[in-house]
Amino acid sequence: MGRIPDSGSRTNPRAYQLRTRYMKASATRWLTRALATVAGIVAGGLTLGVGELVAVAVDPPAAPFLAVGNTFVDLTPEWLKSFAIRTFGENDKQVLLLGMGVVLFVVSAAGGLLELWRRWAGVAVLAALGVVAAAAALNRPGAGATWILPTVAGVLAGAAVLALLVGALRTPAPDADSLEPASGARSDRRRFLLLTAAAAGLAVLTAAGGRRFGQSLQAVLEAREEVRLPRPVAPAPVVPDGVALDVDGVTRFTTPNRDFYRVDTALDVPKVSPDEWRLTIRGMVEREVELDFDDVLGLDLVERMITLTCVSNEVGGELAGNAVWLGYPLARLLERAGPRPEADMLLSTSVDGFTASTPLQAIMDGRDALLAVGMNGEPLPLDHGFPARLVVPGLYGYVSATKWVTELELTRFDRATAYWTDRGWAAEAPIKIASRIDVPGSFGDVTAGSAVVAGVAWAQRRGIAAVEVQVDDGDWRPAELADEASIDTWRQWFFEWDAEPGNHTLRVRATDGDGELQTDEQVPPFPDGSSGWHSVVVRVS
Ligand SMILES: Nc1nc2c(c(=O)[nH]1)N[C@H]1C(S)=C(S)[C@@H](COP(=O)(O)O)O[C@H]1N2
Ligand SMILES: [Mo]
Repeated sequence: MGRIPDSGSRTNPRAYQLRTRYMKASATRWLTRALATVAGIVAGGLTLGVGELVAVAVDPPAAPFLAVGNTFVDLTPEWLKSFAIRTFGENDKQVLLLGMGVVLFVVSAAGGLLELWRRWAGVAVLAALGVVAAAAALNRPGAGATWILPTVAGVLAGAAVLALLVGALRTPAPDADSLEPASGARSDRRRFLLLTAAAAGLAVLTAAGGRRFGQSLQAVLEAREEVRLPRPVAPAPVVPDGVALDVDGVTRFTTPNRDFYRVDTALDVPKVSPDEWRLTIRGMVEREVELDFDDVLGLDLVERMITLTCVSNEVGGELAGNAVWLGYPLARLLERAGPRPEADMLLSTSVDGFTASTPLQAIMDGRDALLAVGMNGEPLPLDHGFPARLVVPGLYGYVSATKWVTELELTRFDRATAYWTDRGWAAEAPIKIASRIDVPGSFGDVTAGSAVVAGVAWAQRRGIAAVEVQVDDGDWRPAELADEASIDTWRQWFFEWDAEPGNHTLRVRATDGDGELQTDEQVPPFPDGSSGWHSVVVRVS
């Protein structure tokens, strides 16, 4: 007895216990900090991943990382830019992205530590990064308010995961008398590891998914920007000045691409790279023909104004549009393959699997059926079939206007059917005569006195010869017609009306170039297009 206790001696169990516990506690603290940095990095990664994925739906350049990078590029002073190009050459973009990645990595790790130090401190770091990224996204060319959504969604996901992971690290203090950490601490750590693995996996998945989809869209948009359409060999037939009326509210004669109706079965617009696009002509032909996009651009292209119409258009509806199409005559294209005489159908297939069955006779009878690559002076917009589609005057779109077209098969109606004909729609689908009142609008208010009634009418392949208007149950009276661009385009019309106070019904009907009067028989679009006269009720005061 009487020995001084030696703290380092195994002979004193109490001191040994204390020291071991101190070392364990300190090791635990460092481990916890290391894990917090991992949590921060995973949360940062998830923020980016979710941002990438949401950007696919909003607009690829709205992705937070890209938006910040592009803004950085735009803001880089000239001397730094030339320095970077001199030093890194073509790799300057990769270097920038790598540098941004390193900065983000370090800041995210620090965010994890801060969150451990004080709850919400790390979340605040993420939010601050988010503000920078959202500001960058909002300032990109073409940005709209929705461009902050990828960043907002990313930061919300990242912040939730950070709070959750670091929360799991905050273990209760070990039981004072136990040598082991509280058993709860171990299970918390296991929970942390599982959650971290799950969040990291999610980060990788969302980022990879976002990059994959986003890149293909971005790449195709860029490829489209680079397309140089050739000039048509024969300029488009001159469109008389008089085709467009100067009446407020009447449908514009040429439909701008962004306003052109879109109808297709594609949930996600097909992204077809012009480099990879091929068109095959096969089936009942003398020889198969394959063309790539440059082959098509090298052909003698023509420009034609054609009004496209959807069979689903209701009486008075808006599913019709008029554009200048640049393309190659389908008849000449098919002749390269030499259709065999038995063939009576052209079955066209889109990259997305959609098919249309077009009577071969309609393509070969001299009308301007086109393999189109241009719309109103631009390459086709992605929504309208980039890089190539069909346009056949006089037939509803579902039997003729295949977008993103990749295959033309010559076949027979007794052998093949197509997407909509399989679903009961008519195999023969010429466009019916239609006329529409654009002004005044339905249930519109009109000032008593001289008023203008105006609209459009179409009967592709026959043209419009007359339009008549009826007020209430009065006589049908002729409307004035604007000039005709061609029998394949719609025609504007107007009617001067001496409007008397009260409620009135205005009705319109057209006569086509063959002298056929538009029928008043009301039928719905199924199975071969709607018919009936369009009317509007207005109040005159
Ligand atoms: N690949 C593909 N092409 C398609 C369709 C489709 O669903 N998929 N719909 C057709 C129909 S029903 C119409 S009315 C026209 C519409 O062309 P737009 O969207 O350019 O106006 O495209 C036709 N081409
Ligand atoms: Mo359609």
